[in-house]
Amino acid sequence: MALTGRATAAQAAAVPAAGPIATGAHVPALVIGTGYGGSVAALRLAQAGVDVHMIEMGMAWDTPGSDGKIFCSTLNPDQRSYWLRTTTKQPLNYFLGFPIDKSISRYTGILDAEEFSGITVYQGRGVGGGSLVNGGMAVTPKRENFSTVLPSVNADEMYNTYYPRANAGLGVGTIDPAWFESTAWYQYARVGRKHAQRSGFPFVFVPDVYDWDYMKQEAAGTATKSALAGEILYGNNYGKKSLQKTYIAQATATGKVTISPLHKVTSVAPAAGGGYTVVIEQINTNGDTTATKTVTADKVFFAAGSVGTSKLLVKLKATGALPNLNGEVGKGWGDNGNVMCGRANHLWDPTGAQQATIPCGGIDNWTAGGAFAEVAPLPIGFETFASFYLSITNNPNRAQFSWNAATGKVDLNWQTVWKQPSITMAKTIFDKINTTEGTIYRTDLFGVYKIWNDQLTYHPLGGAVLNKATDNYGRLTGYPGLYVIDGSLIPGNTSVNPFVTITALAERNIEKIIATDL
Ligand code: FAE
Repeated sequence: MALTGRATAAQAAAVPAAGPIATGAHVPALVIGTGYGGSVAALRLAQAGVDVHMIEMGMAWDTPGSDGKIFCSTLNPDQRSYWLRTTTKQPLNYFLGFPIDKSISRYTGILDAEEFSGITVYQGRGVGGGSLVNGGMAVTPKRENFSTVLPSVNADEMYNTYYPRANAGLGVGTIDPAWFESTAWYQYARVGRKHAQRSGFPFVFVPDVYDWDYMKQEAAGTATKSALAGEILYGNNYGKKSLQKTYIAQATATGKVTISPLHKVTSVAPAAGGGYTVVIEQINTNGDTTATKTVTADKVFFAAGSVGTSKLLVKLKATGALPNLNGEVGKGWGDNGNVMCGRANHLWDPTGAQQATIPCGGIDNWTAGGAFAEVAPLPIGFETFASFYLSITNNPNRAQFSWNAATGKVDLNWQTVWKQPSITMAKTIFDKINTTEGTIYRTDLFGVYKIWNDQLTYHPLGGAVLNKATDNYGRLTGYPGLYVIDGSLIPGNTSVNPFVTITALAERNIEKIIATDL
């Protein structure tokens, strides 16, 4: 089952050009979305002999722009950066108290900053989903925390079989400890470690899907820079083993998987002759609908991500397309407790002008304080004397998606004040470090005199929770042949970065579905 993949530009080209789906088509298995859940489903179904069509609202990301690169850098975002926006919406949106967002052309860019009333949810858009934009941090939760992550799932099976399978399939690796100690590119992380340890917190190395050997070559000047050139949030041109280079490359290599990028599923309903009727809008790079297609599928896998799947299911239940979905649909949504902050270091404690974009370590205070803090980079090319952190916290608040008939949209009832428990938990780490070091919080990174970025998440989870909205393997209640297989199955928190758990759960569920339902 192991998939490997060295991250080279040539491999990205291994993903074949997608043939767009035609109206009237009939497909045995239709997968909505090409992130972690969708890619696992497509590969394993194809290996079992099933023809699969994947529908993806974002672009293929296989063609260079006028600068010769597929993706733009965080230092110079252009139209490729954001999904249908005319101004960037950078997570770190101020510097020295000044706003740093800029105008861009409206385009089907790679990162969606989707705004709900109390929170902005960042998501990847394109073939590969979140794997295109994320930091690649590939963390398996500690086993003692698993019963709260997925209470209805057998931990032995996950830790013996599905987590190892997911880690192999994703190509997870760890930084060479000797190189970490010596390279200028991780000075910021060594400073983060020093400050953590001086306050008595364990610093743990975090595995990643970035090709660490490639990064060494970047540092040596023998390979084109990516992680060492500010690339991350809007895609990595080299080095990162996104799903395009692992699961999706393997899936398309079977010859049984076709992908339609710039196609968005808007409806799924039972078809008269069995199976399901799926309505799909083809869009152009302005986001305008250029064609509406109707196809049928024997089986449909919802893998549009926590937000995408939840929005679809809530709408389809409320508008009568799938009225028998149960009352759990839309519930149990959490933000994985994400909260960001920065600390101001002393002038004798610089974090370095050179910073690799790929985080490689974190501060673990989960058991005592409910927080796990990634030591994150500020790769802006000059010394900032700042340490920057994205904390994952044990925030208990959960929100619900609901259909708003007046606007014809799905709302999420998260409130910004619900981040307060996350701030309290993150402070168990950073108040102590500030006291030990005699330092203070940065107040200039997220607004004017604003310490915490409490208005976003990178880690949406839940909305179609396993064993509640679905059975214990993701089968949607009331509709044989409809499945959920993405982050919406996970009830709001994974205690660490989520994609390894999403992948492992998808591996577990698709194995059962292939064995019993096909
Ligand atoms: P996801 O990867 O979001 O894929 C869903 C796909 O469905 C997307 O490609 C959508 O465009 C597509 N889609 C949505 N609606 C439709 C529709 N109606 N029709 C057709 N297509 C549709 O879902 N996690 C980690 O574990 N480690 C990290 O270091 C990390 N860093 C992150 C950094 C950033 C900036 C962001 C945004 C996320 C990060 N994450 C990280 C989270 C991780 O990427 C996320 O949990 C997974 O991508 C979710 O996987 P899913 O399969 O649920």
